[in-house]
Amino acid sequence: MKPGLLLIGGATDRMMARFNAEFTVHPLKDIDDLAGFLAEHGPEITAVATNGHDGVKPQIMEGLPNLKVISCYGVGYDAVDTATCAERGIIVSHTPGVLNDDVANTALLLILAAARNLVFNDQYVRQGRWVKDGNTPLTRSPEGKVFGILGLGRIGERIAEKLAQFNGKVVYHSRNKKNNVAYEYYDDLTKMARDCDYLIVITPGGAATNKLVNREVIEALGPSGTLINVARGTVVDETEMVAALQDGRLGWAGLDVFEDEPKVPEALFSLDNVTLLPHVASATVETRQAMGDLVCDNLSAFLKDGSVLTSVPETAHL
Ligand code: NAP
Ligand code: 8YV
Repeated sequence: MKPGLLLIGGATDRMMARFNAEFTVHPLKDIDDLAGFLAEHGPEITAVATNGHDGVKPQIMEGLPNLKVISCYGVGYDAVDTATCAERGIIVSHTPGVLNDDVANTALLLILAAARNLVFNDQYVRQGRWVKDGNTPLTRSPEGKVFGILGLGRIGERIAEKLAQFNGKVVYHSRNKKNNVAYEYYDDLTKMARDCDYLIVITPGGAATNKLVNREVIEALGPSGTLINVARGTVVDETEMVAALQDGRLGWAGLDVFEDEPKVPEALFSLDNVTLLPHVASATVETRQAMGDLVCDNLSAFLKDGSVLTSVPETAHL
């Protein structure tokens, strides 16, 4: 008999084919009575496939007494309680590395969109205003500017490399200084924000980074600054950011992520100085295929010898 897999969230046909080959798959979306399902089938489930947004809710964790592995479709795993997993001996895997380029490209896309007022200009043409009202105001060049990266990890480093095309200066803040890079390090985020034209947020989410970009940091970035967030909505104090964008204490923002997705503060909809994306930084056919393959490879490896290819650090010892 094949082991049981609970599928939380979506999966591509390619992933489903591999899940079905090795597991008896129970998609959460098809389960009407979760408590009843967990009581009847919970003990049969040894694996969960989920994503960075849905994670695994406490009710589900508690209802799966024989859970051994959680394979996460995404590099961020803040929605999975890894402390409980480590205690229970459950290995958690994620998809590091394979999405670096597309997430970094999205950061550059948002930088350019903010600098050149892309959305405003596009709407201006579509609404027939070019003919009626003439040329639009000048925009700003990203060339030669100072780019501060908050979180110089796998993706942050890739963003830094790609930013070289703008012939500016890259600086960074994280908890630890890196010895293998030449970029200037700031141990103080507010100081870095003060010195930057662009602040690019690419840390993990979770308690340790909650509202790291607070009012003080936002005001240090200031009216000529641009905030780019491709990390998690929770890393930025959203209420403070919206207020600062409204009254001009913060110049511009390019946002892929929000505190309460898919809900986005409506106040942002009417602002010309923001560019909004629906959490799509890794959402290309190519990268999502690579992520999906790694989700399946991790589960296959686990079935083979009880290990995974890319464990999160918190369960790497298991
Ligand atoms: P990573 O390699 O682990 O890098 C994370 C970086 O953040 C490290 O440099 C780390 O350095 C820094 N950091 C962690 N906690 C910090 C704190 N409290 N204060 C300051 N810096 C901190 O992770 P990654 O692969 O680059 O991914 C980063 C995150 O991007 C993911 O966790 C996910 O949330 C997000 N992401 C979003 C999308 C999207 O679709 N928008 C796609 C992929 C990833 P120190 O440990 O030295 O502090
Ligand atoms: C995914 C992400 O969109 O990898 C991450 O951390 O945020 C994105 O790549 C997310 O995991 C949902 O699948």
